[in-house]
Amino acid sequence: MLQNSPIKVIGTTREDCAGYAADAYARVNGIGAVCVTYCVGGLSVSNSIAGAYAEKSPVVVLTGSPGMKERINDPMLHHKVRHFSTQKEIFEKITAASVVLDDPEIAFRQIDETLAACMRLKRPVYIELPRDMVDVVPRFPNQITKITEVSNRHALKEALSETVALLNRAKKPVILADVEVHRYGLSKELVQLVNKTGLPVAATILGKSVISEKHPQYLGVYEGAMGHSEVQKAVETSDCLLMLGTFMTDMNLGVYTANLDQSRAIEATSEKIQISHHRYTDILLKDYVQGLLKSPIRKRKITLKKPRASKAPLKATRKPMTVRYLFSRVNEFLEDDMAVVSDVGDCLFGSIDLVIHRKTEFLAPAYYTSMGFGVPAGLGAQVANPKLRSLIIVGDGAFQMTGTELSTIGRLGLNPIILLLNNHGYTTERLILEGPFNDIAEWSYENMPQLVGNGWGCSVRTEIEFDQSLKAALKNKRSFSLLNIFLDKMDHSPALSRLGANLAAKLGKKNKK
Ligand SMILES: Cc1ncc(C[n+]2csc(CCOP(=O)(O)OP(=O)(O)O)c2C)c(N)n1
Ligand SMILES: [Mg+2]
Repeated sequence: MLQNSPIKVIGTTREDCAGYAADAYARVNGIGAVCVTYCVGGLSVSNSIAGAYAEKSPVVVLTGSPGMKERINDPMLHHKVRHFSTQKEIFEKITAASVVLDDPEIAFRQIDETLAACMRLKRPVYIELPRDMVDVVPRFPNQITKITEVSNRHALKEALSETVALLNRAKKPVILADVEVHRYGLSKELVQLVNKTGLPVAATILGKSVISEKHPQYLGVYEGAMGHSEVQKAVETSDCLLMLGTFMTDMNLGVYTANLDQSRAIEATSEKIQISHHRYTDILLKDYVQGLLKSPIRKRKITLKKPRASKAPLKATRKPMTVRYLFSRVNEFLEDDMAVVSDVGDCLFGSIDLVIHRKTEFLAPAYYTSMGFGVPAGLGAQVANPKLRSLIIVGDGAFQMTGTELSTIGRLGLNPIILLLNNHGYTTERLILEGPFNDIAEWSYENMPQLVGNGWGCSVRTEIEFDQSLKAALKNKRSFSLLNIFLDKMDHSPALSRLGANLAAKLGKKNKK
């Protein structure tokens, strides 16, 4: 049936990979779908869907299940775990809505409501179709249920006038934009607001690239002490911080190194508008942001100190590759049509300092931080928008989890560039607690093209080799390119150093007390 439908089906090597790819697809195109078999597939995709839930990515999980008639007397059918309802019960915890289509009379209505919840809450939903329900025709025709939400007019008016008064009175107002601006399709409005008010704007790591990082008023990524001190200072000393679509996760707050004063903040999300210590409910984020655009906010020119752009060394040397060199060079080579997709590990910390050219082209599991997102998400992003070329940055540990998806990338003839940070194990973990449990087997990653029958790969040990290989990869538009980049096992990004230094200083202070 799928084959006869207008839906393009992309088979992946593993269900969790399909989940990451659908998640990335949703982040780029607004909604994604994954179709899996009962339990063995469903439970395999559950971790990716949990990540999509945590990071608000609207993915529809479609699953088959045993027929209703086959369930009588609770027989032991293959794929069943405990009860026939076990899979649904698990997905209830990690989706915004879940339904089993076991009653044809209400099935279409249930589908409409479930999809509406997916779009409204920007979170995954679960639809289970027992196999004997596929061809059942309901007795009555379906009437499409359209669910529209509206803001409370009075609350909206009051929240807007309070916001305008605070912004106009403030001396150093700053905007902090996060992921919901993207999920609710408000990126254009954000740019208009920034242009209209002249206010400086920072983004979080989860919201990175919600506005083009080349915008003159863009400050950088705010991530407590993990970000640059200039951005931290601008955000934390602002006398009116307008937080749009923010998600107050420990990762966004630089692992609790952030110091935000709620009494000087306006926090507008899909769930509430909180101004200082009071909150408004029943206001749609879209209405609030669009309302701000029509409000008399005075325009001004506020120039705040920005972090200095990291300069790449002028000439590559024969010195061994370092993380610092890698990211500063990648920054120079970023092209307009690239989507930077980062996995978890030092690649995520290093990516903080990359300057993304266009909006919304940085994808990472920056809150749930599940390893294995990178390669399959790079696939999903490129399928979602064939004009994009994924630049996948991934650690060797994460690659060993889901790197098999290169097989699908190869089969579809896609051309992402994979920068594989081969630091011989779990370096992020080594910095916390070193031991043999952080070591992994050394794969010949550059031979992946031979294994999957497509692509181009090479090993990179020096700065010169990196420059040459990156140039060759950029030129190779016909297949994927994989760079196996050898790094010292303790080498790490400047962002991770910043975090370490700040945490150490904090702990030092505490110990003295
Ligand atoms: C699925 C999953 N398992 C375990 C972890 C815990 N964890 C966080 S970073 C990390 C090591 C990552 O290793 P690698 O991908 O090689 O990146 P590196 O830290 O070496 O840059 C681990 C095990 C995780 N985040 N996700
Ligand atoms: Mg590693």
